[in-house]
Amino acid sequence: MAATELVEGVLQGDRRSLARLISLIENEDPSVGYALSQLYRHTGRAHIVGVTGPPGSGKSTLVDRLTTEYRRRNKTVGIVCVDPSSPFTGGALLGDRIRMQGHALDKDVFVRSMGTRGHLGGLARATSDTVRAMDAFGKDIVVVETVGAGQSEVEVIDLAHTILVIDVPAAGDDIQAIKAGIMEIADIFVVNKSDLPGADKKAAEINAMLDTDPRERAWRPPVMMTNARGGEGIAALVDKIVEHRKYLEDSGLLAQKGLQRSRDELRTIMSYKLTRELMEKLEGRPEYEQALRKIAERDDDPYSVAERLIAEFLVDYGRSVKENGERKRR
Ligand SMILES: Nc1nc2c(ncn2[C@@H]2O[C@H](COP(=O)(O)OP(=O)(O)OP(=O)(O)O)[C@@H](O)[C@H]2O)c(=O)[nH]1
Ligand SMILES: [Mg+2]
Repeated sequence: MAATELVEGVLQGDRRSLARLISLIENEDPSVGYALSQLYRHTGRAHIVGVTGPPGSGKSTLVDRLTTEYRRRNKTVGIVCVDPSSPFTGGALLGDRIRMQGHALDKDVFVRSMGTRGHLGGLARATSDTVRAMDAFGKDIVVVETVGAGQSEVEVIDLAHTILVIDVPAAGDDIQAIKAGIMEIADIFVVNKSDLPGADKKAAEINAMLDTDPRERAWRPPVMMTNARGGEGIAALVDKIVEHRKYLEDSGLLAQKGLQRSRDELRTIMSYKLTRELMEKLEGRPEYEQALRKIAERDDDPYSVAERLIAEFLVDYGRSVKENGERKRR
């Protein structure tokens, strides 16, 4: 089934349509682009919450608890678990599935796991499209969980309005420390496993680090303590997430971020489309192969050739877009 046929279902809150659309997104099905353009106007309502931190810090357990608390507050929840190191996708991350089982029968919770299919840029794209699909579907909150080990995860979580960075007490734990680049993106710090010794010390360390931050800022990331396994500190954390959202709205930052995101996204889409369509048109064509040979033989130079090919392409492209538009209107 093509993605376009799923749009109505997604907008009407049909879970199967949403699940199928996400599979098509993961498979980079060509029909996805048009479906997403149809859904776009119905997005922008969800509060997107990113959860990142070292492996085993309790992210999934925490997300599960957050979900319970949001449901108690009558909010619907979408969850995307992203694991850049896993080749599995489509809900195949067994651990996450088991941990989220408490919500398996709740039709107002939708869980999806995603792993890498090839390049990481593709994962960031697929995650962002999946979040968007859940937003259009009508989820109030969309949580994106990803292991926080490097730059790649920052890219994946970039779309969140509110980012939680999870840390754990160091004592007796072989969990790796969170990296500097990850600390900087935190809107809220969470010291999870507060039932273990050293939690207060860890919170004090994070606060001390925040004290040395020279940036003037209206929102100083608070440091919250949770025991996700025992379900402690969860309501206070949700209160903070709500408070951060309100801060973003009141300060105008939400609108500002939205504009920046539109700018980045449009640029990405345009350069992707232009490059792909240009190359599709050129590759394998005799004139193109001949131009390549001429460049190699120093009979022509790549600068002039690029300029010529782009100019020709743009004229053709303009014509075909216009014709397509006319066809659609008929
Ligand atoms: N003592 C204690 N253990 C916890 C707490 N939260 C989670 N755990 C345990 O920590 C382990 C890892 O929890 P997960 O929720 O899978 O951690 P994660 O960060 O999602 O792990 P990955 O997705 O593999 O990176 C599990 O055995 C949990 O039961 C907590 O607050 N206290
Ligand atoms: Mg997990």
